[in-house]
Amino acid sequence: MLDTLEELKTKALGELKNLNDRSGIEAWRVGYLGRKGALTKILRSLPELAIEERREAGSAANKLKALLEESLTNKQESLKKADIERIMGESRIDVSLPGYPVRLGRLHPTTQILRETSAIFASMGFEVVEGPEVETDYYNFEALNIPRGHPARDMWDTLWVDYTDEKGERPMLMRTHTSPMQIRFMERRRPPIRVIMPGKVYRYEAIDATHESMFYQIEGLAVDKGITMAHLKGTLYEYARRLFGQDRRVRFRCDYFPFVEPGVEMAIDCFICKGEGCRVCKNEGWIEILGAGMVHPDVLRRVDCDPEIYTGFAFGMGLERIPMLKYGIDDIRLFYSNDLRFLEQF
Ligand code: YSA
Repeated sequence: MLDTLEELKTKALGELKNLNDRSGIEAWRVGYLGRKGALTKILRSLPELAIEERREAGSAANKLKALLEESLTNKQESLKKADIERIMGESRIDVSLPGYPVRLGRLHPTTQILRETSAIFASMGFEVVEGPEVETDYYNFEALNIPRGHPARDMWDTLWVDYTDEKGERPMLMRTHTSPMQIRFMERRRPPIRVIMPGKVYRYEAIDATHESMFYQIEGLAVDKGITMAHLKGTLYEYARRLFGQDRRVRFRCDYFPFVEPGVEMAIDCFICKGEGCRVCKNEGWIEILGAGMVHPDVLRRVDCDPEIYTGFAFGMGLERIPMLKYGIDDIRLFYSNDLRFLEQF
C-alpha cells in the first residue's frame, strides 16, 4: 500500500506541475481528491486492511491528502496571480502612443462682436447691463411714448405671450427691441448714466437676407447735464472707426422713433457693392445698423429725471449687421442655422 501511495504522489504532483488552466486543475482535483478520486478510493479501502498495515497506510494516505490539497491551493493562487499580472500588463498606458485629437470649440461670431463692441464702449466709460427678454407692454411700448392704439406700434411686429390679465388685456410680450432697458435702468439709477444693454429681441418678421425673427440688439444710453447730439454722433463715429477702420463711410439721416426727439438712423456703406447698390443693401448702397436720437423729455419725466436739467442720447443697434458688414456675410440666416461650415470660419 505504501508503494501505491508513493506512486500516486509522484504521478499527481507531476501532473499538477504541468497544468496551467482552471478546467485542467479542476479535473485534477476531481481525479485525485473528488468523491470517486484515486486517493479517496484508497482512503475508503483502509478499513479492509489488517490492523498493523492499516495504521501505517492510514497515516501515509492522510499525509498525502494534506500534501495534495496544499499543492492544489498553491497552484490555484499562483494561477490567480498570473492572471492579475496579465490584466495589469494589458491595460498599462503606453505614453508613447499619439493622443486623441481634442476638438476645440470657438466663440459664435455674434458673441465675438458683442465682446468687441462691449470692450470699445467700456473704454469710453460705458458699463454693460442685461435685462429680461419677456417684457411687459408698459416697458416695451407705453413708457417709450407708444400707448395702445398708437400707429408707431406697427413699426414692431410683436410676438405676444398667450396670457390675458383680469382686464382682458395681454400685457406680456417678447421684447421687440432693447429700448425697454432704458426705462428699467433709469428707474434704478440717477445721472450721470453711460450704459450699453445687449440682448436678444424677437419680432414676427418676414425673414430675408437682412431680417431675422430673433436677433441681437445693443441699446446705448447716456444721460447727464449738457449731453448733445454732438456727443451722440461723436460716440457712434468713434465706435464705427474702431470696428470697421478709418475708410468706412457712415451716414446719419433723420428718422422717427416716438421716444427720441430728434431721431436719426445710422447706416454704413454696403460691404458688397461699396455703395453701388446690390441685393444685400436692396440697391441703396447703405446698410442701416441702428436707430438713435436724443431721449424724449417725456421719457425722462416718466423716470423722475428733470429734462430741464438733464439731457441724454440713446441708440439701438442690430448686432448681426455688424459682422455682416465687417466680414462681408451676405445672409443673416446663416447666423443661427447651426451650419459648422459657416461657424468655423470665425
Ligand atoms: C432708436 C432710438 C433710440 O433712442 C434707441 C433705440 C432705437 C432703436 C429702436 N429701439 C429699434 O428697435 N429700431 S429698429 O426697429 O429700426 O431696429 C434697430 C436696428 O435693429 C436696425 O437698425 C437693424 O440694424 C436691426 N434690425 C431691425 N430689425 C431686424 C434687425 N436685425 C435683424 N433682423 C431684423 N428683423
